[in-house]
Amino acid sequence: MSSVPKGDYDGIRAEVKKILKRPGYDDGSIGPVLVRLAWHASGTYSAKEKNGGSNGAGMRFAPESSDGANAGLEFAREFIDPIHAANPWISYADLWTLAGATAVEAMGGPKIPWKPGRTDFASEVAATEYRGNIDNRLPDAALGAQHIRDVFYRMGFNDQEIVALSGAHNLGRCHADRSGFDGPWVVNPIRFSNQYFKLLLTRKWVPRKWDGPFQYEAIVAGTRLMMLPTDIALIEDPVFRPWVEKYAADQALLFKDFAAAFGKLLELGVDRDGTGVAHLVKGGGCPFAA
Ligand code: DDH
Repeated sequence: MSSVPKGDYDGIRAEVKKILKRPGYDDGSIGPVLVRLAWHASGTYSAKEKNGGSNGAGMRFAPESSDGANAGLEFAREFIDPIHAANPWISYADLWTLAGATAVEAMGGPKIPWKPGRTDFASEVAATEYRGNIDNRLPDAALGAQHIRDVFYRMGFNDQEIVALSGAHNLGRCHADRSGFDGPWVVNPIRFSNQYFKLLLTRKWVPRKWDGPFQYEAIVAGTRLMMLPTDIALIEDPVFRPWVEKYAADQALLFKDFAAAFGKLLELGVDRDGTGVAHLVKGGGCPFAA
């Protein structure tokens, strides 16, 4: 792991790219789990309560670190730690979000808009004092369209952005020992594309007969692929479905819309002052709001 000059974020991107390939781990890349780390770090945001989000890097501490929804993300945090050790000038909150953005690009996806300036909670005590209550903010895969809307509207997203963001399930897989669900959504889960949307529309998804939680399956090119109940909700809902159809038909549109929505996700709650620093405030609110 190399040290790069303070403020050289392209240098950090290059460091992240160096560690993505990992034979023997899942499908040979840690890219997908880094994308999930960036998403779960950011997806606790509440536009109404003005707390949660990536600023602070609260997932280093309980209760966020031990939240069942974040099971497995300790691997992502460990994978990325050596880059922080070599470059302690970057905040964890910036590093995690930049790593997720870089991983999407490195796996063939669009360039994600990203800006630095996040601050880390200085300690678990500070995190508790400043963060506010952000428990149970991440989506539950066993539920349906109403739940998806409740969670993403709370962050400030609309129906089109929800479907675009869901395109991240082109990447990675479910792990029985993390979420309880099992398997990848697409045949090549370390390449960003619009396959997920194509498969949602063109395959017959049937309930998997197994002891695990309710999920769907289809065998494609000899591989057992999966969909979560929340994935299937996207084709059953009359407003989500037309967006699934658009993204299945037009990968360039998906790339454009995913980049905008993922970039917006990483920015939630990151309120910078005139010098570009996003300060932490008690309760998680914006220090510059009236
Ligand atoms: Fe997801 N996701 N996700 N997801 N997600 C899982 C894995 C990955 C939901 C549930 C799960 C997004 C939206 C939703 C990624 C990115 C994104 C797993 C499996 C579950 C369960 C975890 C495990 O067992 O390891 C649900 C529910 C939703 C929802 O929208 C309702 C979004 C918005 C993103 C994003 O990045 C923008 C990625 C990547 C993975 C694969 C992780 C891995 O380790 O591989």
